[in-house]
Amino acid sequence: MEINTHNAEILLSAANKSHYPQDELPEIALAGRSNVGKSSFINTMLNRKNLARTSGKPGKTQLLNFFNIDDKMRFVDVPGYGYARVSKKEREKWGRMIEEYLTTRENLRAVVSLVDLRHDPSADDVQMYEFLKYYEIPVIIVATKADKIPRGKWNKHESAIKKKLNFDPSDDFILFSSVSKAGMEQAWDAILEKI
Ligand SMILES: Nc1nc2c(ncn2[C@@H]2O[C@H](COP(=O)(O)OP(=O)(O)OP(=O)(O)O)[C@@H](O)[C@H]2O)c(=O)[nH]1
Ligand SMILES: [Mg+2]
Repeated sequence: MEINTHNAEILLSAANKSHYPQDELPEIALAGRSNVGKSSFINTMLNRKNLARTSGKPGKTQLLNFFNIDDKMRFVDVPGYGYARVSKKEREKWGRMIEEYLTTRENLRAVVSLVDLRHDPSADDVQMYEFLKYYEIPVIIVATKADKIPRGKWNKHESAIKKKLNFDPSDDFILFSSVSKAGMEQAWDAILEKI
């Protein structure tokens, strides 16, 4: 499929099903810990500076944000998990919103699950991966912030992440950086293969 990635815009933000776009366009959702770089990933992939709002403040993205890409597909920016400074109630609301989207959305083709290349995946990262595997949702693991690790150590970090996740080798694993744009082409290849 030919997609003009420059032709992208925020379409809408949704708290639940009744707000989702009603058509058949394929969707790729971004999941990951708060501050891992989901919004930056979207901006990098679309060659935009701040289409998906990023910030040093975790917990910035509160709703499901749908981005239209050339009227052919969408990115769905999902609020990050693992942000300590939210109440139990908010966490539950978050959980219901994500679960509803991930388990019922027919447009969903794959989840790009972001982890930080520098660190071992958190318990939440592992749980998200297990959740996606359980529901048989295709997953692309993107290990981001690769620019913060010297290339000579990428392999070692990749192995540690795979081990902790109990990574299924039939899934995609991509080393990525929103700063250097490393892995961008690979990420597009993996996404286009899924839609
Ligand atoms: N060095 C480096 N910094 C990055 C990279 N990706 C994101 N960041 C920085 O990490 C911080 C968080 O990035 P966001 O893209 O806002 O993270 P997010 O996952 O969308 O966060 P929430 O919306 O809070 O869930 C920002 O300061 C980014 O500039 C990367 O690949 N390399
Ligand atoms: Mg964000």
